[in-house]
Amino acid sequence: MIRKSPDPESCIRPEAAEVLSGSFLAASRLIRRIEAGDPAVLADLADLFPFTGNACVMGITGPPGAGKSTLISGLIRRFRDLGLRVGVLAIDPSSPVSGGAILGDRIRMQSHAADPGVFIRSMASRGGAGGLSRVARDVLVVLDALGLDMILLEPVGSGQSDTEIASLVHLLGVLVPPGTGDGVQTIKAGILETADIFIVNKCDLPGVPEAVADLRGMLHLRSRPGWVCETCARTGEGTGELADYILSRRTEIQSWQNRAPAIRDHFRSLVSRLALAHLEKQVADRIEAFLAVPENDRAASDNPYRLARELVEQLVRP
Ligand SMILES: Nc1nc2c(ncn2[C@@H]2O[C@H](COP(=O)(O)OP(=O)(O)O)[C@@H](O)[C@H]2O)c(=O)[nH]1
Ligand SMILES: [Mg+2]
Repeated sequence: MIRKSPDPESCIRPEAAEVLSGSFLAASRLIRRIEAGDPAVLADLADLFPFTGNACVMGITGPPGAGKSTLISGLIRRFRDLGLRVGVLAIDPSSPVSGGAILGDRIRMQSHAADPGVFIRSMASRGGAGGLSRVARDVLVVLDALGLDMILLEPVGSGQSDTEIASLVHLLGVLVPPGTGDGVQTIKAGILETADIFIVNKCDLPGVPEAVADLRGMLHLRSRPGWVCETCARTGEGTGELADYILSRRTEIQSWQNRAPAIRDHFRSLVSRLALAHLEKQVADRIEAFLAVPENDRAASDNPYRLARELVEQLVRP
């Protein structure tokens, strides 16, 4: 895909222009503003969006200790050898206090830290349902606009938000530990349904043929096709084949037909998020105006249930 360049005549905000020129520093600044919930950042994202659509976003999920970070490190190496620019987003949906897990990932990806073609970022969702997707979606726009070709998402938390991760990526890979029958059982049913690539990692350990057979059997039962592979992330065995398969899916993923439904979803969530923020403010203002009348204030203290309903009826009346 040919990457569009900003029209010199257009008035793109300076920070967005810096991101488009490939500045990791500007991208980090913008991401910090996204995480802090700065509403002004939406204008920058609007400037950036027309320049997105180049990156292929892949989620790499699986139980803790399955080898996700080690595998990602190997994939980065392969993609870099091919001249691609890579982003890694380690996201922790479960806990804002995830220093430990994220620190471990950082250590495993350390060798890439100084590479100007690799952008590594970790983030924790700050409470609230949908908080993770909101922040992650916006951050992905920044990474894509930065000109990264491959973006790898690693959930590091409890794995409860696997379905949330699935909605953010083009391709979903799941690491399955080898072991007679147990491996597949440790993977949640939802992921078995949605994943595109099943990676039996630690293929240096026993139980690999059994895990592969289990997965193939499971794939027979579902309607969508899936690809099964074996890797040893520790030595790099099989990582090259996996990287090549991912790249072979890239062109298909980037075609407009595939992008349109995701953009519509993004639009829906943006509109409801902006509308809700707006309504919340309006409602808060009306409540204060209502309570400013001493008589209402007294009545609300007498029976908050009755008065709350009355006020809501007034608010929703057309
Ligand atoms: N034997 C073996 N160990 C591996 C392999 N891949 C990763 N590991 C080890 O498994 C442990 C957990 O790896 P890590 O990448 O942090 O897993 P994550 O929690 O899924 O990110 C580390 O000690 C790795 O060295 C592999 O293919 N074979
Ligand atoms: Mg990890």
